[in-house]
Amino acid sequence: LALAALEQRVVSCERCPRLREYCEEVARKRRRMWSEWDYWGKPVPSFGDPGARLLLVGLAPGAHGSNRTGRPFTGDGSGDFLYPALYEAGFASQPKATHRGDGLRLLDAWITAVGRCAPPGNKPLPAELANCAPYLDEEVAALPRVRVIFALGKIAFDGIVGHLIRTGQIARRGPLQFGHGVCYAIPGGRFLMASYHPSLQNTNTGKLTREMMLDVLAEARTRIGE
Ligand code: DU
Repeated sequence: LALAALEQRVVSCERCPRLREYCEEVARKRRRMWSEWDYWGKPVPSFGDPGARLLLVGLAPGAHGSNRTGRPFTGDGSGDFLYPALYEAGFASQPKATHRGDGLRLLDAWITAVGRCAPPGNKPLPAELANCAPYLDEEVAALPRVRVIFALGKIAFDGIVGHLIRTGQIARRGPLQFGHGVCYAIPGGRFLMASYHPSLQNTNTGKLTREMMLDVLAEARTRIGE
């Protein structure tokens, strides 16, 4: 219930005028291949299993991905890489994610992001991430079973470090540095893990391969049971 109410507030958030304007403009103009699509155009709510032990944290919606479909990582290249891997690792009910009514369910997992609105150039401003941060803090508090917080990319990783500092769980960054495959013990008997972001920029160049992603998800699977 707390989660549902939180996501409702996220969807109607107006804290960042630049992002609201951009998302609505993208939704109005659309992309040729999606010219018939009714774009979401609003902040994107998180979704998944409220009892999740794995919390995946992304960067922000893609302009023609979740800003179009209204569900994280749904309908763009990042999702076309991520969901098959989640399915393979047992965290998703199907490999395909195309629209909100496609039947996909996350299994023991929840997907959120440090930014809820598609930013110009995929780059949210520091002030915009700061505006969005209270939602992450509230969300983590409303997901009591989480054992592994898994950052997809460095900006998400730093956002989680910020969350741990803001909520007084750690005093400073200390040894927590982003890297693909890192795994740190954090307060509460939990773990902070990370992978490279599954953007096409990384997956098309071989910086992040399917095997690399499956390896870190397998470790997350082990850690959630510890
Ligand atoms: O109708 P519902 O079971 O409350 O699911 C709402 C929403 O959450 C839907 O997008 C499916 C998703 N979900 C999930 O992915 N995994 C779960 O275990 C439960 C719900």
